[in-house]
Amino acid sequence: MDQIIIFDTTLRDGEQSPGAAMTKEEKMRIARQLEKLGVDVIEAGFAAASPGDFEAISEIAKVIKNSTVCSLARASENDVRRAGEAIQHAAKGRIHTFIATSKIHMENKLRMTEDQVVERAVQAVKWALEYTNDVEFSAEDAVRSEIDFLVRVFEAVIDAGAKTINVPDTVGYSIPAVWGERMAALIKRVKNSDKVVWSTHCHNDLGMAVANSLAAVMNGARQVECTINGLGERAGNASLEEIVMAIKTRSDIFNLTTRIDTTQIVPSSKLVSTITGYPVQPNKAIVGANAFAHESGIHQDGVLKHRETYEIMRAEDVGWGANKLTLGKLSGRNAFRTRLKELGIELESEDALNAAFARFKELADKKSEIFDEDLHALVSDEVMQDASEMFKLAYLQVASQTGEIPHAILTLNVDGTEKRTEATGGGPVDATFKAIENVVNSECELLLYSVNNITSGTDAQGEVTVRLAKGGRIVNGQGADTDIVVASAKAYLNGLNKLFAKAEKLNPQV
Ligand SMILES: [Mn+2]
Repeated sequence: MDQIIIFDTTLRDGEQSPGAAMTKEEKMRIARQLEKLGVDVIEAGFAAASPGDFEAISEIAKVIKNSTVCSLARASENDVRRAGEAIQHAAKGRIHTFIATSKIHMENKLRMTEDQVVERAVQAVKWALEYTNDVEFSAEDAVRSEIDFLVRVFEAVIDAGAKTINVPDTVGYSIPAVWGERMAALIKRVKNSDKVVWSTHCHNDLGMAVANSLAAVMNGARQVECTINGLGERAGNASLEEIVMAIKTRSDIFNLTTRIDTTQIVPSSKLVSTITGYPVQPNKAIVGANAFAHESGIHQDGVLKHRETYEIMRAEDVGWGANKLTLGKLSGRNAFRTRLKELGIELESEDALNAAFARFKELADKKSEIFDEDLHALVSDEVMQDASEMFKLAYLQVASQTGEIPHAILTLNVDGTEKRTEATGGGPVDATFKAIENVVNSECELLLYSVNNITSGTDAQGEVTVRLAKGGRIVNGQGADTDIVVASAKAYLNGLNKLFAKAEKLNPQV
């Protein structure tokens, strides 16, 4: 059987979702989980976007051994060299360079002729080859490019030494039959097409990213670019879990395999959701909370008698139920440290470990069973309590009572100075946010507020996500606590801290 290369771009394209920007530590945790999941290529970021992105890719390249670590680069010398430097310590490193090939992009954005685009693409591949033999080339907006021109560009970059040719539907415009035909036509027409791996990268604007990717696979593509939970620009990218499980469940049709350890799918989904603040919809295929739930009595009866009457996959095969009870109140520091390590979490210092352990003990007092998801949330919280943060929550008291107006009193630590404030509101969360704004005066807009339970049970931690916008910038803030008002305050402050930190970066679209 042939093998499909799974190219995960959660850390690059996924990160370009509004507010999903991640810290280096968060990226590292996801990269470790992706390696555990068995993805072949991790696109760790876009090195030229900012010094922070460069650092994150470079760190990931040093640590990850079993997956290829890749950086994106526009077809410019500076971008390609930054990408090359970022992956220089990788066990296996790749540079992914791209240029737009559609008339609309070449004329309006690049302002380049066809000849200039071909020349630049070839040059970019050559610069990349100075750093690694593993060079991927993408024709941005291939979906709206003329096929004759695509053939010309691809032949030129293959001659120059590109090893993977990616055909992206950058704007999510195609439909499966057409996308499959396009892949087949390119492979048929491009000279030396058998010397390279053909890849597809589909967006979900019409809800067909996964279907289009699979159509490309059925027509010869052997690499699929995708993200955990389908995270990504606008409506997102093709979702890794759906691609992988379709290929596995319908091996009778595809006759293909992947290297993915499918039991790591749900843990990966939860981690990405926790870190980015993008909850997974309950009816999402594979990783949604309802994906394997049978509500109707008739179905339940069938499933209990013979599982396959209604289930085409087994919940345990994709990692449901793997969230075993990890630790309890009596667990010691060593057990705590060991479990963090198993989860791919490495805290920077002994002090950080001690602080996280103290918080774990606090949590264990409120909640008898501590699961892996709790540990991830706890560490996320811990890392957010960065010393460089401008606003910290020192104290919060909220009164909420039927017939009374909710009232919040809180103390904020602002750059080392404690400030006490109070406010009333329509509810305890409203009162809390208003009290915070009395001090901060951020003038930001709250676009989204959501609470999700991290695990089951009434004593579960609530994970709050807020999305804040100010002057065109959007950030997500998160906070977790067994008290959802406290979690809300933490999330709001986390968002404000991100808004007040300067972090401008480029977001190229492929
Ligand atoms: Mn994309």
